[in-house]
Amino acid sequence: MTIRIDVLTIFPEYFTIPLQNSLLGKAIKEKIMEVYVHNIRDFAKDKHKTVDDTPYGGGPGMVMKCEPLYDAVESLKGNNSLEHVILLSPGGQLLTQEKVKQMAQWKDFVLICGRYEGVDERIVENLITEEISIGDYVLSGGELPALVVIEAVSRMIPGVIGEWESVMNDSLYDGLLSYPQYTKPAEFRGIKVPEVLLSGNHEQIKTWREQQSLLRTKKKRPDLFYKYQEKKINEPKKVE
Ligand code: 4FD
Repeated sequence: MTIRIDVLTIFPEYFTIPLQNSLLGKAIKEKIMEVYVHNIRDFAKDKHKTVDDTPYGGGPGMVMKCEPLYDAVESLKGNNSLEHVILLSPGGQLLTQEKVKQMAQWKDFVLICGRYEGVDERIVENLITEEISIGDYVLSGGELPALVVIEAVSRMIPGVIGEWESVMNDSLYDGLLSYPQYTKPAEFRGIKVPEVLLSGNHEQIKTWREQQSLLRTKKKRPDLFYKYQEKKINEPKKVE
């Protein structure tokens, strides 16, 4: 079961190096993931390969045209189910680890990278199934957000990261920040590693780490802590 991602962009070069990096490159080479990057410009029919135009009603900047984008998505029929056609946009739903886990279960999806001052609204209303934002800030295009989505999703696919343990250990996997980590030496410029970690008492270490996770989430990200508590409360109780 390979997940397929089709990316539509006017800057396919953006994706070459990041998709070759160790983790993603390996996932793609091993056919755990298939990522296809398509140039929207290839679907422009005029001789200047136009993908944008001035906004109706006037105003600054350019707007991405309907026809090339529509044709580009249509060209994927047969290879991609087109059940999930996603526009990366500052107006989208904020990407969370929860969402990333959900996307990693899909068999395929399309990522559309907008540029310019936006995308013709008829595309948004008739072609896009959902909009995703990677955070409340504006970028020049959806390319970096698309790469963020691809990398985050790849980490949630079994086999991409060697040890599933390390995935589950990650910050936010269960909605909490992870516990503090230390490595040798046991004392650095007079600053000591917490005693419990040197104790060899695995039970005690586990408890300490769980406490630290909760404490630092509460302190640094009270919003996440609240969400975690809500989740715990609603979780069905295991019958012993
Ligand atoms: N925060 C994000 C995504 C895209 C983007 C664009 C409409 C602008 C930020 C569609 C408007 C695409 C984000 C390109 N900036 N800029 O995820």
